[in-house]
Amino acid sequence: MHPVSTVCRPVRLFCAENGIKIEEVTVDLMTGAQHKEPFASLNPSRQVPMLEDDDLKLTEASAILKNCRPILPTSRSAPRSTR
Ligand SMILES: N[C@@H](CCC(=O)N[C@@H](CS)C(=O)NCC(=O)O)C(=O)O
Repeated sequence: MHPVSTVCRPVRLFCAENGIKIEEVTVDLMTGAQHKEPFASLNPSRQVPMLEDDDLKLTEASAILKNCRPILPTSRSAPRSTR
């Protein structure tokens, strides 16, 4: 994750709002850390956010949010339907 990333922001807000404890690792986009090891091998798209949960690796913010949704079916920040 990176604090200035607008794509990371919904993930960070969702976790904060719902009390999901995550170990947040900052990948410093300003110094190009996304293109360096160890991150480059973890995520070949070399973008943040990325979720690593045991053998599960998700590299899209939308996929990360959807993965969290079943845990919190009543969450306000991740509606079940957009209708
Ligand atoms: N499709 C990705 C896009 C992620 C994305 O654009 N991340 C940007 C930061 S907001 C990034 O990591 N940029 C670094 C780079 O492209 O070098 C998602 O939705 O999660």
